[in-house]
Amino acid sequence: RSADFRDSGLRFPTGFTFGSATASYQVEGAANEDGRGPSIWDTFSRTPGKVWNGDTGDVACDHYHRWESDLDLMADLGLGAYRFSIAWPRIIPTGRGAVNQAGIDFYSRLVDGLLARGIRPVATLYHWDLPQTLEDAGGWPARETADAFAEYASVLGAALGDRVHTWTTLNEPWCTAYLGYGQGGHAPGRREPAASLAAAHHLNLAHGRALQALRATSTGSPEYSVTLNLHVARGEAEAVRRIDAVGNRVFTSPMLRGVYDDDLIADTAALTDWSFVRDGDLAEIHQPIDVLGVNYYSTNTVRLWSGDAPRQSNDGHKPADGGTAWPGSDDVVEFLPQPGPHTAMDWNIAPDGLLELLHTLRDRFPEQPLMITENGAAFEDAVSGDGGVHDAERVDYLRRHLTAAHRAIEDGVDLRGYFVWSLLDNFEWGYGYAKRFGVVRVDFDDQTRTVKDSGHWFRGLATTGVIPE
Ligand code: GBH
Repeated sequence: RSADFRDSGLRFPTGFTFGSATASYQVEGAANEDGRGPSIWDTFSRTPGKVWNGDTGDVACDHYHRWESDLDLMADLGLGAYRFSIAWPRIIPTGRGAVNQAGIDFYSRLVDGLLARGIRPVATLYHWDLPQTLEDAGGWPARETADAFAEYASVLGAALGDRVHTWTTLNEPWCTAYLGYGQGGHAPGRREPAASLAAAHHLNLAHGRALQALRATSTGSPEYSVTLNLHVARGEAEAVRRIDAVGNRVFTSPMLRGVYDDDLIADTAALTDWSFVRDGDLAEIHQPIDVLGVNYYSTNTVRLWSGDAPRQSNDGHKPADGGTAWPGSDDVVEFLPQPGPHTAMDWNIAPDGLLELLHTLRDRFPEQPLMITENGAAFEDAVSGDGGVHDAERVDYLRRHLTAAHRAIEDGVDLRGYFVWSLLDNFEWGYGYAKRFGVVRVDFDDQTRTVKDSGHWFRGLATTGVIPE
């Protein structure tokens, strides 16, 4: 086994799932069609200065209209599963109340189309497109948003719970809570550290209530999951502990153990007394899940900030102008430049961090099956003279991370699958269309799809279960 995670010829266990992932606002477009209500990302992207180049998801990959040929593309790539998200404002345009049948019909067709092609539907209820009406009523810092989410989950369970293979409640609540309500680089762009912690709690509550609602309404036998972006922080122990508390355990402890950790409460005491946590909440949050979804891209190097030098901030986000992605620890921890090669996002490439994360999760939650629900990279790829996209850097990134995943399985980690982010180049949030993560290139002028070398490579993996040469 090579130490640099470049092995090929390694075989994954039978039944291991290979898939790709997208999210509704990033690919669908059709922002004003068939009764879809506005979401916070419509509002945010239309606000000057929030998204690179003024890009919006109004058209995106036009997947809302091209879903059928996109499904053919997935079948051609040999995918065993497709992880997509459902736009809440298509289902319940104002967040609560009237259900929009046209929205349900779209996802129902999508699910049927996947099943017809032998691709398992992995559906996420929330990948950041909150109905604007709910934000106007307070957003995630307001407890009522968790009530609304449970109602929405019941609607979906009844409509699709006979066919969906895996339900995922939330994608990356860390991003929703802290980038959306603390740091402000994501919609709705608020910079309120205390509110971002209330948001984290209400996301946890929404997760637990949605699981209960989905279980009560799904008539098939779906699996249940949540997807978290977990941080691999390295460096000074006390700084690592703080980032682990507010970045990871704020979600894993209530969801998987039914508690909030004392050190997290202490670290954030100057911001909140956590009185938004009511009796019974932790029991509601602590629902069993069949698989924990993990999104992994890179690592962080941290140390305690002494306060007498300008604080370095290189946590992978655009400058926040005063916002914080780390409530309670933002003025205590500093993020140092990362060693090694970087992607076009300026995130460091560290497959050993993925192995470390999987080991940590196995040690903390030995009984919990895991799934890598996102991993991938943006590079400056282009169409070459022969019409192909020769994204050798992405192939190398994927090979090394899949080799790390394979090694984790050898080490006894109960890892069930891997989803590459992303199927298509798409709307990369604050970066608009400037950053391309797809294994399939999208020409945003004419919506042409071109399978990149990485897509061909991934097909080899997905169809054989063996890491290709
Ligand atoms: C995911 O979020 C999203 O789910 C997806 O929609 C998005 O398109 C995709 O990733 C690519 O961005 O501090 O060095 O670890 C990614 C969330 C959180 C990953 C912050 C990178 C910062 C870099 N990101 N993290 S680092």
